[in-house]
Amino acid sequence: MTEAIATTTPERAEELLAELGPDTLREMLETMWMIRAFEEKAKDLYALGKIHGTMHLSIGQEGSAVGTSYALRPGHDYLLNHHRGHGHVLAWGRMQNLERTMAEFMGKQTGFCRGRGGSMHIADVESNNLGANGIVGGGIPIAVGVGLSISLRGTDQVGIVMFGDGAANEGAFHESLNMASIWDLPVIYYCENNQYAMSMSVKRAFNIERISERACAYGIVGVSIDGNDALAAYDAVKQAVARARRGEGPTLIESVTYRWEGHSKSDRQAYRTREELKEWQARDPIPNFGRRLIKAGILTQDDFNDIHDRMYAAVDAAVEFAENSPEPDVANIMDGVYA
Ligand SMILES: Cc1ncc(C[n+]2csc(CCOP(=O)(O)OP(=O)(O)O)c2C)c(N)n1
Ligand SMILES: [Mg+2]
Repeated sequence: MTEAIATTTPERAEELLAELGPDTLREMLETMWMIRAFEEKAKDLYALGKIHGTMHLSIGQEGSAVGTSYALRPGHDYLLNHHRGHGHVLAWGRMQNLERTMAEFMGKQTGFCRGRGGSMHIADVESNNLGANGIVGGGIPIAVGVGLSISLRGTDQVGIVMFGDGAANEGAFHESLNMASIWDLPVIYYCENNQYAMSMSVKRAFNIERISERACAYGIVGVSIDGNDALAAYDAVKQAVARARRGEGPTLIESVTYRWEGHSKSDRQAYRTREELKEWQARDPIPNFGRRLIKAGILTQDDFNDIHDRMYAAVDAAVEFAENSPEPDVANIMDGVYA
């Protein structure tokens, strides 16, 4: 069984653009540029030794981060993130999250986790961002617990969990989807298929065409979407939210996309060709979205360029904020450590 990859049809795009309205659409574009500018800057700061540890960049995957977060209610719904989750943290709080995310990257006291989490472990429980996980697929079973909690409390919230194609081949994925399905839990399983798990291509790791096909094994809805189309991501999550609220349980969404950078900061990328990278770069989600807005008369090319410039400037200001922020005090090193 092969499921098609859904892109937004012109008719559906028209409906969605009308539903979202010009202000929100402009903000979505801003958020995408903010994420891109942030990650490019983070890469430079890492090279300068101003960010420590390792880092998993999601450049090329911004369509997912923005499309999903605008279909949810950050602060009301729940986010479980994964190691390649900078975009999700930023999109969850939009501009308000920029300074604290940069400060966290640079290990400063003003960061989301007071500099203790770094790039891979940003949580913000006040906004229901329950954090990322260094254990691949670690968020998937936690999302079952989130769904169960929502279900027992009887609220209209939903939980979304982000994970990669590699995580979809772990045992925890199968156990969790089965349990979420039998209990009809309001959880969205959002698989960012960026074509590789470290150096392992999805072509070698799966004997099926589309990861969403696995949904039928658990009796739930599965869809595959063009992850470089922010509107398609928005649409798929919106429909999954509606299903969850109707008590119809979880949805598995496969977002087909590509990471432009290496797996982490130590990847020579011998497993892929320059041509393959170029092909995907031609499908850049940001100009994709911009072209839609320009065509619909919502934006001019000058507006598009202006948003770009403003977001790069905002990221520079966030770096300045982080650089001027205090280092965590050694006297508080044991704060938040429990045994
Ligand atoms: C349980 C576990 N196994 C292995 C690793 C090492 N590891 C870190 S990231 C990664 C690849 C994950 O690939 P994918 O799920 O496709 O996410 P992506 O990095 O492509 O976004 C691996 C194997 C880990 N952190 N945790
Ligand atoms: Mg992957």
